[in-house]
Amino acid sequence: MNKNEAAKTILKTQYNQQPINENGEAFAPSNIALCKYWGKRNLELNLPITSSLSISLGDKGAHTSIEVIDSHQDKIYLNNIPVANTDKFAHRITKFLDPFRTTKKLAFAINTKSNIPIGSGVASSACGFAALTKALNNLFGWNLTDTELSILARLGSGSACRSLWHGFVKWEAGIQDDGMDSYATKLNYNWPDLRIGLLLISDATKPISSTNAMLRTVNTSSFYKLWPQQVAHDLVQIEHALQIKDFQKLGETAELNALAMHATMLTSNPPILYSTPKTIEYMHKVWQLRQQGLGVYFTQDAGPNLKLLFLEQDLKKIQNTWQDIIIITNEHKS
Ligand code: 2P0
Repeated sequence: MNKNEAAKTILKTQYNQQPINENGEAFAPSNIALCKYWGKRNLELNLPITSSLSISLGDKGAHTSIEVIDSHQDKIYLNNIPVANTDKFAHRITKFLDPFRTTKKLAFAINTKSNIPIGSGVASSACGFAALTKALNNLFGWNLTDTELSILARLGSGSACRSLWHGFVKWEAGIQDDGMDSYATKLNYNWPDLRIGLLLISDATKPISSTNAMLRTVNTSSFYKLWPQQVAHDLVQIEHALQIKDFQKLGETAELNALAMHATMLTSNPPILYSTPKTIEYMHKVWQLRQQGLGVYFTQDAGPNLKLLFLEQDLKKIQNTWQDIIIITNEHKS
């Protein structure tokens, strides 16, 4: 099955119908995985090998608007600035939109406004594709369910299927070849005191994209065969920690999960190492603070930046240690 057929399966009789509105817009929050998605069983449909669990970043995310234009090609903007169609970001959006063109000549103007620092490694593709999927739903008037939107968003970027909700979200890997059972759902936990701190270490372009890094890890790392077991264990621990609000358990599990993911990358051939000396320095600092009794843990995605997990009561101490840390609350207005 390809992306086009997957979109057709979701849209059913609405497939190939004209947009009912002139434009559509929507917001989607960014998300950070506490138990990571790493490795695909289907590259075309972004079907994961394992399930994953994330926390959304409140009001930090993407606001996307889309309209139909009279042009032979899409016009793509990032924060109101035009992006060349040859750009990778523009190319991914254009490819994602292809199944929804009712005629070959149907073109779109898309403006993605992000309030997260660009290049911060905070899942910009996740919130971008989730917001675009919701905006498309409004433009065409499809009235899709959250589950259907999650499946469509996944076709743009795997982690985007988790960005449809605020709070804690779990993406079930599913087992079907067509991916119709691979989508995210909102978990019924909340934790108002939980804080995320973003430590920006570098905004340089990634040495290797997540997609390619996943491929290489799955194909070459002997440690990767341990990854599904690790995830199965960590998902149980994290859900239990969320249930009983055990912050130490949550932090320890999330940190170890991130380190295990990076261990699979380090043991790939050629090896993948996203950390820089500064990343390692900050990891040691986190461990030192923990030895002194402070409840702080880190997680790391496909980049050098660290995201800290801590509780509101320790905010001042964290800010004293890292003056330029960006603090994110998982709460949101509205
Ligand atoms: C995650 N990451 O669970 C993991 C952890 C990065 C490290 O999902 O190829 O942009 O578009 O499905 O979703 C980043 O990868 O990859 C990611 P594609 P995506 O958040």
